[in-house]
Amino acid sequence: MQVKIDFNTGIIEGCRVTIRRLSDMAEFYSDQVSVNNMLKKNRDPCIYEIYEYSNPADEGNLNFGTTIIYPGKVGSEFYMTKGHYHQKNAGEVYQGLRGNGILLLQNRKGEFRSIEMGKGSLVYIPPEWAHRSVNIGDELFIYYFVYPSNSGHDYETIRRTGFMKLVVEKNSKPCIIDNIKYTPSES
Ligand code: M6P
Ligand code: ZN
Repeated sequence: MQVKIDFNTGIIEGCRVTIRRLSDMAEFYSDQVSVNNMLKKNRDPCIYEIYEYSNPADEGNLNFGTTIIYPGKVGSEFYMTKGHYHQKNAGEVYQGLRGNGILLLQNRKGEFRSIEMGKGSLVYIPPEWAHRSVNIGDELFIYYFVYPSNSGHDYETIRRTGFMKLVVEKNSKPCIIDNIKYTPSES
């Protein structure tokens, strides 16, 4: 099979689209006052969209697609994905297509890494590492992804523990700071 990606919009025709709005991921942001203010003012912005070709979760199959993160902030924290571990031990590859982002990686041993991503960046996410991507620019941040179809997504761990670091705007620049609310997983 063959499909076409529009590198400017990130859209892949004919595949499943998932839209995540602020209300779908309210508890993933650090500043709950800003979340509630935005939602109260009837602002439930689209934070990101996922265009994905999924295959049956059989050994050997791959899922692939694009993630499109809009520019913006909740309080001082940049728009980002929920972030997840894979339920099964599986890696993932990202390729930057447009805009600028930061990929946050952490594992259950308490190790943390961050990787800046732009157009043309090719990044490998090893198994056992939770991953979250953040748009640090003022345009769309778009990347291509591919991962094994039987990986599964564990969102619950990150919802409970948070990420070790936050990406916030400080003095008009993106800055990675400690997340004081981070609670290491008990495993
Ligand atoms: C990447 C991939 C997808 C994932 C998407 C959004 O593109 O890892 O599998 O769905 O990011 O991230 P999340 O699932 O954490 O919301
Ligand atoms: Zn993943």
